[in-house]
Amino acid sequence: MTARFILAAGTLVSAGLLAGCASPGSADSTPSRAAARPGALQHCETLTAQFSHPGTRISAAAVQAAGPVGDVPTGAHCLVRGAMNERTGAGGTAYAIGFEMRLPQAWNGRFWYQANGGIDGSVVPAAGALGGGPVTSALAQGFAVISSDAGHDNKLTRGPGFGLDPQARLDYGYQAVGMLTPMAKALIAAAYGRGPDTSYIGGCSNGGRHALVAAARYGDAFDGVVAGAPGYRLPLAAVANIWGAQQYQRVATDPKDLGSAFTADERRLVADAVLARCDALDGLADGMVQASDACAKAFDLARDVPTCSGDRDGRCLSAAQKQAIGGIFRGATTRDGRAFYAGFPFDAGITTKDFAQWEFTAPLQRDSGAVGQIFGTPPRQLAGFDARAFVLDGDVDAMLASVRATGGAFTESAMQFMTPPDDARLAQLRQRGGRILAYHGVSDAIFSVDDTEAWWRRVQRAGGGADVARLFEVPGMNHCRGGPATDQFDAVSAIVRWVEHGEAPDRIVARARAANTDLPANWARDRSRPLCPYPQVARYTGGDPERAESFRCQ
Ligand SMILES: [Ca+2]
Repeated sequence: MTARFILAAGTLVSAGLLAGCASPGSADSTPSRAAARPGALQHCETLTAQFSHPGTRISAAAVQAAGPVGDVPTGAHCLVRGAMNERTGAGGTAYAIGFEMRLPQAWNGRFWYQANGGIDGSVVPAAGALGGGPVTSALAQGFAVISSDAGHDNKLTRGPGFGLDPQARLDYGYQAVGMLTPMAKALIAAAYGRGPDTSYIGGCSNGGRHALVAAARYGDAFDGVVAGAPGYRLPLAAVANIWGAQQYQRVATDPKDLGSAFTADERRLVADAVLARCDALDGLADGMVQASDACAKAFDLARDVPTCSGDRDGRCLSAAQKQAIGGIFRGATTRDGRAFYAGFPFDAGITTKDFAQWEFTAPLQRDSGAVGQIFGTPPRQLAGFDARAFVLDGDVDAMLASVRATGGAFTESAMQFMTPPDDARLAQLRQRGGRILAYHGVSDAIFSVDDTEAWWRRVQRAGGGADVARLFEVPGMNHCRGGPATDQFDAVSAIVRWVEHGEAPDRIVARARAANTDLPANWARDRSRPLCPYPQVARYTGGDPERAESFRCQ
């Protein structure tokens, strides 16, 4: 113990000096935990019979040979499958919190809770990959990783139909994480002979929401939190996206295609106008707007994009389009003009299929069920539910009221079960010395980077500042990945270095992916850029324009 203490103290001094030069307002970078110690797997197949935990059934446990998991080469590990709290719920549907855990034979002493996206509902492989295209995964690095369906099986519930079951809503919101985390730590202790030295939770989108909810509700259980594109006000974001669909509908030339309101050519036109105003603000015209806050002041849709004098031809926007699109980017409002979610920045990534999918397709195919069945109280029955009419003709103010309502067996509103309570206070996490690394694509069309900035500012005001939470914005990146962006980075290693070695992330090097079809033709396929802790931005300082070394966070 003595030797490790001295080592930790030495790390503290050197990291503190470095932080003094480079990080914004960070007081010091004390490691909150000693580095995790490796261990070896002791039990696998026998866990089926020998592991006992309240409400838990292990259905299978078997060694998996080394090979790719989630496209990342991974060592041999024990794959454990099981379920918690099996029950019969609303409508006679079978419910359980289904999970899998992957326990490496060569364990690094750490636990990773993989928080998943969308509406959950299936047990995706427990790999713990983060960043747009995984360069690595927590599992490949030796973490014991859990993944779950968060309390319902989409095949049995017809997707959002689980919203008709009050307990399934709560499990999806936060209780699955609360039930699974102590079980997973106990299973690790049974498999390795001791529990994890350090524990982490991470995910993107709804997974980023799970991560911020865990930071607020279960801060005593985690040392590090990685929140990608955190949809931490997901019910409001879903209603806002429906509101946006109604604005697009007013200027759509084809009533069956919301995308006709803002065509690919027109989105290219606007992106080019944004780049003309904002690209060089960071010192280099390279197709990336690093100075996004400055861009919000510099770009004016009404002024900088031509207004059509005749028919729309892809080289102008009509006055009605400017009003509708400008309103959507300023942010959704109630009938009497009150903002209820964040606005969205104009950025270079609005040209992509991902942007179009979230703006024009998701309101009808995703947000309809999210608000209709999962978030609204009372929920709409699936039988006879007309998603198109609900979205395009629905009363947005009534939807807002429904996500804040309780009733009957639905004792918590969606805003209660989905959002992190008192999200900036983080009392238990702060007491434990936990850290939060958030990242968000500036061209994310469904969860706004501006909303994540607002959360980050609240955390700073609540005290502790950059020693508690850092936000890394990814210019051009769409929802969790893609877009004209360097969307591939290793957030797993960054959070471990911060928690266990006191190396607060002052920059994270991100790379483009050759497989990303959104990359402009004139970019190096392996372009790299530093991601900078907000509000710093990556400014060009000279040298190879394709390399991260030519940029400084300031
Ligand atoms: Ca630039």
